[in-house]
Amino acid sequence: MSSPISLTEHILDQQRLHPDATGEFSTIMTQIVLGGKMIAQDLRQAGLLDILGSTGDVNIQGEEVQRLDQRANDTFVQVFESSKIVRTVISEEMEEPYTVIPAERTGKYAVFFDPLDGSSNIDVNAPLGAIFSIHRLLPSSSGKENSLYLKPGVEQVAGGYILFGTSTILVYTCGDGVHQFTLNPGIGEFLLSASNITMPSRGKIYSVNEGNRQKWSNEMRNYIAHLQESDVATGRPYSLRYTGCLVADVHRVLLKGGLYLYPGEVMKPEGKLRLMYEAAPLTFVIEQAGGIGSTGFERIRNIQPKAPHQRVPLVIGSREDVELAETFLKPKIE
Ligand code: AFP
Repeated sequence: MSSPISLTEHILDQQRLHPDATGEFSTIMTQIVLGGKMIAQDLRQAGLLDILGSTGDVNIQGEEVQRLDQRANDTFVQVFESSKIVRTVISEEMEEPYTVIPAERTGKYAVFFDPLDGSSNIDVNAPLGAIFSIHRLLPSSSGKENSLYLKPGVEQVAGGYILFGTSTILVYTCGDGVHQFTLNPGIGEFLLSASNITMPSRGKIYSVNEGNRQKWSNEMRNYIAHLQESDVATGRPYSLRYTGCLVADVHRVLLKGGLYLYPGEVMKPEGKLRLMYEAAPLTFVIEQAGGIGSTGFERIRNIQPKAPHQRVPLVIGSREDVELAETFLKPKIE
């Protein structure tokens, strides 16, 4: 039996492949891992500690902030603060980017994160996630202006997520394959549980909040109706699975194939999900595994963001499934 590889070893092995690496990137990854372990520990005891329920505040997204959302956000900010390697952190939970390192000092990276994805699952012991994405800054940039770190997904240095489910797993890519690590709570280490994951080119499951059907375009309704039709030759009808936690649904898609959709609505064409905290990092992972991330009209990785909290429709999953969805959703040229 081969000896287990810890995430720390894996990160250092990756660093050795880049002789010019300074170790800053590896340190950031290690900080994300530490934050993930601390949040996993909180979640394991959530029902026993006084940390459930709402803070009474509403975040920049207009959503009620849960105490665990706040705690997860503070945890990530604190780990980045402690070693002062990341220059700027930009969180779904914070209105403004947070400058960790003052402008006159160095710091090559910005980190985007969604500290706790799937907040409506907190009180019911259902899966939760955290999503991160690392971007390189220009050496001379102050790290304050949006234009310095608002880059298209194709320029991400790393992207990944932590899934707090029946076990805690971390999945990430640096553009060199997708690797999965499972937290061994006994030794407090994430250990490699799958490397170079490739996803099925087509699946049998779709994931969408179908309660929103009345708000969708006809094209979207037609596509979902197509998945629900019976056709043995194409493996339909597809099964529906939806957890309310994007990370959990996308992780299933990564392993089993199929697709996740959060489309735009007629009255809200931009949809719900955030480009920088959710769509772009998850697309990086899925595309490295052979899938596609799309809005239904254009590929997520090519979108030039205009604001940190920008929303986009999201259709993400197996290549053939997303390509078919695009043929339904793309506006027809008359
Ligand atoms: P919250 O973290 O605010 O609960 O949002 C979760 C999420 O961004 C994503 O994880 C889910 O797939 C999606 O929103 C659920 O949204 P609906 O409740 O509208 O289906």
